[in-house]
Amino acid sequence: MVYLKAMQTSMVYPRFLEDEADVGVVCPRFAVLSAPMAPTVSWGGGTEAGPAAILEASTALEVFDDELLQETVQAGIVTRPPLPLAGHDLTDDCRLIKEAVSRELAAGLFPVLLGGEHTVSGPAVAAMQEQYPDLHVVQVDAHLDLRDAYSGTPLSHACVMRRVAELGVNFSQVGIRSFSAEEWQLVQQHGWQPYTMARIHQQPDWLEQLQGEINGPVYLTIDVDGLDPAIMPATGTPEPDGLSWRQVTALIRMLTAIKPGLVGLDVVELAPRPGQEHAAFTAAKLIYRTMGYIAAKEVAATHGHGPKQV
Ligand SMILES: [Mn+2]
Repeated sequence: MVYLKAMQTSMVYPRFLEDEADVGVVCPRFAVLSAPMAPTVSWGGGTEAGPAAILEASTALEVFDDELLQETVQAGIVTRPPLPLAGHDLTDDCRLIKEAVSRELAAGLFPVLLGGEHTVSGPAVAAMQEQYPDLHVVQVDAHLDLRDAYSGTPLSHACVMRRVAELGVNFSQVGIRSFSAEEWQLVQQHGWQPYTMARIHQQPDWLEQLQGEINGPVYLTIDVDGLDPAIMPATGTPEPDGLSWRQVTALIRMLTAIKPGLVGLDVVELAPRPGQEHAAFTAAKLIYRTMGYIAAKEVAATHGHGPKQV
């Protein structure tokens, strides 16, 4: 119950990798932001504790990456204090999130935003789009999140990709296996072709197809329910099937390897539960691995050899 301890004693909020991150703090490359927002959760609840749980779990990570054979932490990781979200005014909270992401981009840092529910990705994408007009959003999720409104609000987690679509941002959806008739109708009207789990199972070249439809810098939003609930049970709506660890890391490896590649990341909808601590650890490792791919690419660009492929 490390996450509960974190919430109860959070006079000092946990930091990603805690003291081990001090090595890169002089010139950080990555900024970890916490947006513990959860006012519109439809079932299960608890995502407001997600950021603290991921940060707590990160302290158990091995700083030497077993795939990349490097200490990614040397690239520099700084953890910001949690955003002071009001909780009762979603519009205000979204503005805070957008400003926080914009601030990191202006400082040249790669933002890693921890939710909270998926609503937090809307303002993050808006901030990214201001910096990168040709932004492409890749969404890992069990759900399309294309509802116009849900539970009476257009800012529900179930509507986040509808809001992204309204920003005029190109996007691709991966891991999909739960949606409404209306959402599917919208997909067909627009000719969108989500990477449903059925499609991923049937088309071994799905990653190459996805790569082919990306032309700009990529913002990756990971709703943890996009992963197989066997490795990620701690979420409000754990849908059977879903991306394996190898599939999601292959996806991120590809998104990093292409040019210009990844420019921002969020990980949302982790709802810590007693007995499911491995879920927070998996999320922390996925974030650290993503940082690792980026750091390896940047080191390779300096030294003239490519990132290690496994
Ligand atoms: Mn979802």
